[in-house]
Amino acid sequence: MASIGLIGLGVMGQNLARNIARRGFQVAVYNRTRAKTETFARHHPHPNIIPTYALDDLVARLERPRRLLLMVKAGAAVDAVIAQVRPLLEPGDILIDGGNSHFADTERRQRELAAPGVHLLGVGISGGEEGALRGPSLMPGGPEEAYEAVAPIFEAIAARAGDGRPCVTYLGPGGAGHYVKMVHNGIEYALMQAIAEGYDVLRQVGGLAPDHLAALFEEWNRAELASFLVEITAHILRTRDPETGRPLVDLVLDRARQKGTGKWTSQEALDVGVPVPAITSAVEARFLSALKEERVRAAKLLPGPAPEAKGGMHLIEHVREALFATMVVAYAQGMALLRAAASEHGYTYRLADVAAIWRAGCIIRAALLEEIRHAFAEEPELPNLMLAPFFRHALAARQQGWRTALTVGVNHGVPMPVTAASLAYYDSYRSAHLPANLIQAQRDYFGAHTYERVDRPGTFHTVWHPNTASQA
Ligand code: NBP
Repeated sequence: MASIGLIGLGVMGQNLARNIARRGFQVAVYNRTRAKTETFARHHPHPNIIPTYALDDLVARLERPRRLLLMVKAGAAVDAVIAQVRPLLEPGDILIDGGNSHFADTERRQRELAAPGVHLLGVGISGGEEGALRGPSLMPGGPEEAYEAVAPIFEAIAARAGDGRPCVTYLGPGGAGHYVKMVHNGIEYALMQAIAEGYDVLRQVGGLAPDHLAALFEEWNRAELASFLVEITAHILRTRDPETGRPLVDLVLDRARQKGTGKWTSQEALDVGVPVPAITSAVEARFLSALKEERVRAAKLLPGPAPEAKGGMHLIEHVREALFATMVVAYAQGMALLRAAASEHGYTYRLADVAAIWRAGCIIRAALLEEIRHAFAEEPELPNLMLAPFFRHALAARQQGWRTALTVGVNHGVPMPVTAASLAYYDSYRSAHLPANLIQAQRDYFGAHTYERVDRPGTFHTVWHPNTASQA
């Protein structure tokens, strides 16, 4: 009998099945399109992989309680597969949705499966193809007893952090797992855009060629910026197009696509009322990049300073500091959203554990995450990561470079939206006084929305101008 079943042999499903099999668990696999299962079984024969060609056969081969991992496209496909397998399952059986489902969909499906007594775990899986095969970061949420039943398999297949701990932990009920994965992806958007902005200003103003930039990112990856995304950026910048010999990055069309998890993070942050401007700016930067034809036209019509390559070691240092600070802010905003979501949605994860399971396997893995884990372990109620001693000092030490890099971008007309949004967040957060007094006065002026005063308690309304009593 198989320990687990797997439906959906896309890239992720195939690699996870191989990972599970290599760790000594029997896995029965099924895919809607039969040919894909046949090809998979032919290319990756393994005594622990059992190909099946009918859902009832797949289910019949599973140990009880049945554990069934769905690795199908998020959205309607998940509902379709659940509808097909539900009649074949018994109370206590466990469905595991390992795709990028929206957490609210996961919670709806959990309610729908409550009557037949089938558990649904929503599990965020990060690490792409390679991670799925060698060890992803797993973010599971849902009924805890169901998690206990899958924990041995998950702990065996997950990536291991430097301290040997598997990058998986139970994150809480409902859609907690998919929520954490959503925020992970939001942070991922911000980090990617921050790196792209550093690359851009160094290229356009610093005059650095891709080979030089590759060497720089390699060097940065050996110190405080060490992270998967910085590492792959160095590889990308080194890669040449075999046909033309040119840096391949120069031949890639500058139109970034997205699958929606970054946008969900921003939408959810707006709903919960948590500022995540680094993440939202990154989502919007992709929207702006998609306006390629408009941009090409506007480039001829809207003037601005033409970036001129000046070179200089100072700029490199400033950009390095700006990138580090922006990355810290991206994590800080993601963590602040996770903190608010815990009370909003009843999730039970500890932020230190979330940081711990992101240390390896996932796309946002970075040396910084050990410091983030440490910060929340030391002070679980820390309201914002930027306040932790390590990060407070780190930001203070780099803020001049951060400001200078951004100023260079502004002065040369190189857009750096995530760097700018992150610095504005830092400056807003550290401001004991913001101009919200004027906002309140404006609201009271046109809408009689009232205001509070700094010198005495109570609620006040003023007729600010004799001709304009309330125009609400
Ligand atoms: P895809 O997201 O491309 O999904 C392909 C699989 O879904 C195939 O097995 C396909 O079967 C199946 N499927 C579809 Br589409 N509609 C179906 C339906 N109505 N009934 C049954 N099966 C259906 O694959 P993926 O890239 O491996 O991703 C799987 C999940 O993991 C997604 O939610 C994705 O967002 C998430 N994820 C992906 C990555 C990554 O790097 N790719 C990373 C992290 C998470 P077929 O062969 O018959 O068409």
